[in-house]
Amino acid sequence: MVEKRSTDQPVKRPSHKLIMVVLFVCAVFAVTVASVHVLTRNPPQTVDRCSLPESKIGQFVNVPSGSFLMGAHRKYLEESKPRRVHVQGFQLQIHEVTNQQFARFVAATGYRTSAERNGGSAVFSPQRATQSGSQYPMSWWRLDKHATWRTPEGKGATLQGRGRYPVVHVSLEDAFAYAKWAKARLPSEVEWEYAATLGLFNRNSPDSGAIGPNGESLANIWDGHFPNQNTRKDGFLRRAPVGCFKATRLGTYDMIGNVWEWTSTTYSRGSFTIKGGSFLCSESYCHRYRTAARQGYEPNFSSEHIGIRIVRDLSTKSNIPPSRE
Ligand SMILES: [Ca+2]
Repeated sequence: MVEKRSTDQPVKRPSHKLIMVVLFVCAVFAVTVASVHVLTRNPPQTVDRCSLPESKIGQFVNVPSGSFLMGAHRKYLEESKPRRVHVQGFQLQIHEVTNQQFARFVAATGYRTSAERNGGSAVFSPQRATQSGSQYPMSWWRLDKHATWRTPEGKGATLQGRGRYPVVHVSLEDAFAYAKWAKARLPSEVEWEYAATLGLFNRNSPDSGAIGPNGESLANIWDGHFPNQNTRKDGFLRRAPVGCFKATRLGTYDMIGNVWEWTSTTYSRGSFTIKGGSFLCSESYCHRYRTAARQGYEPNFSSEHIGIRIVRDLSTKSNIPPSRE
């Protein structure tokens, strides 16, 4: 006679410990996949505070003549000690040149950028450094032959939904070409630093362009330990649309952080100065979200953390309304 198993007989189940182990492994895998995805792509990020009205896009603000203390007590070797400098007034575009603005320039002229002509541009790739354990600065960059202003993260990337993001992968040559088309020019380093200093909420605090008195985020920088941890305290892992942060006292946006900005000033033989720091500047590594900070790059270099801001002379433009490209 075959013994029948009672339906009430308890079925042997996996132990509680085994279930916890499986759940833990799944969670680690999911977090790893999500992290790699976030770090390798740069999807459009919508933040409610990015409310710069369309009427402000392409506007300029008057920067009055005056003098200021340029430079800083050396944080880095490339920064000179403070000295008083007089600056003639000028007009400054209130935000970084956007993809939308640059697209109009390209549509009107057929211009091809250095990256498009020379075979790619530098893309931030933190997983390279994380995997290799390297702390060598260039280890988190890769030259991507598909990276251009149209495809910021390389093959498959698009500008869909990113018309208001700052244009990147633009060289100094590209920046000069855009400025000329826009009937403008690039700022000198002195002009840039003067305007950024006027905009600070506290000129006695070098970090006050990025961090408010209560620790609040005033710019898109790298929150956390660079390059393997980013808390996104400011809301953005990589670039942000222009105008997502509070306007400076001068009425400009993103002078500090988001992307570095080209100037027309020589940095050293064969290179030119960029200013403002970027979304990659952290307190732990690149403490360059300060008005006096400066770096130098060759005129044909481009990357995903350098963009453009343009200026106009007051003498010819001060009495007419700000124009839009
Ligand atoms: Ca950020």
